[in-house]
Amino acid sequence: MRAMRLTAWGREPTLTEVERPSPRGDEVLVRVEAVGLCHSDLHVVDAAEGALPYRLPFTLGHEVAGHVAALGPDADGPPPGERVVLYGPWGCGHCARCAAGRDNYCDRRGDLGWHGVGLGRDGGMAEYVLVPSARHLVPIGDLPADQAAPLSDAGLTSYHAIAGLRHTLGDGTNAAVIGVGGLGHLAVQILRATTPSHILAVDIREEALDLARRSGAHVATLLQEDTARVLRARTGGVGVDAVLDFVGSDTTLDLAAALLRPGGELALVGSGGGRLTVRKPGVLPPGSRLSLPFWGTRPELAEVVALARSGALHVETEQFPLSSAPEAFGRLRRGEVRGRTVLVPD
Ligand code: FEH
Ligand code: ZN
Ligand code: ZN
Repeated sequence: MRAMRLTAWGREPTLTEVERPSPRGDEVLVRVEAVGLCHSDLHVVDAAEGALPYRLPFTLGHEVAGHVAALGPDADGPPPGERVVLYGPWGCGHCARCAAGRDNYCDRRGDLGWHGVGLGRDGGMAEYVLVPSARHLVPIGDLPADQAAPLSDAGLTSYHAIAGLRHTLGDGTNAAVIGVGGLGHLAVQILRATTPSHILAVDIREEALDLARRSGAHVATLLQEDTARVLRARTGGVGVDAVLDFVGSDTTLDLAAALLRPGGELALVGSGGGRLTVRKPGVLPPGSRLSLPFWGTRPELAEVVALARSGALHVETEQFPLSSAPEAFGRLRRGEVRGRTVLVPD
């Protein structure tokens, strides 16, 4: 089968022919119908040797939807043909966190040598992917694969970040979403579907602001010198109750601090490498709370899928055949994609 594999650090991944895996024990073989492309894939590809604990070579792709192709002899999972999305942050499978479906915060993460499917383990940028346990599979019913795959990372990461600050988002509150790309546009939709909050979206591209409005943002504005003043004015001067920063640059973190209301919450989701000095007194208002959410839990993925199946979520996607994966990587790297890039095995 063909697979988009990372074979050397500092070198672009390549489409290569590998043997189709066969499930053993508890494993489940899934036929891939769609796999999302994420900025984290670029971070992995660009990583210097030794920066990540992953062993090469492996197949990329950590946002995967498809259907069960075969079950290992001990697998207790959906029958062949069942359409599923993969819960991706595979942990050790034995600690209390993993037992609770919170593999994203596995206690043994530091010993594993991977972050999950397509992140140090063979992923879904291929015709088939081997899943270590059926517990990582969430049924999707008749959800189209290009809609389902992004739920497992872009959707789940946004949902988990919102879950951590939902307590601040009651009636009369404001939430700022900085960065309206693959994650941000779903965050806007999840906020609209699950909170009464007034949503203020910020991005540097007009087409992203259009996407924000289509996703349900009440306000969408370009990131400029006076953005903090403009948006604070939309809150009656008190500031926003929560900020979700999907960029994570110095600029966006400074904006987040300037927007926050006393007692507000900042979720730093984007891996832009920006810095924010936390001290008292400092740029963050009294009572601020900061979170650095990572991916999400398996129960939350089932909730995201249920939201999507209810019609509350629509993923803006740009599809490419798997054979054009190198072009898709280039488009993502140049910031030329709208919404989420999805590869479809051809
Ligand atoms: C994966 C691995 C490491 C950092 C961040 C990520 C995210 O893309 C997962 O949502
Ligand atoms: Zn990702
Ligand atoms: Zn674990």
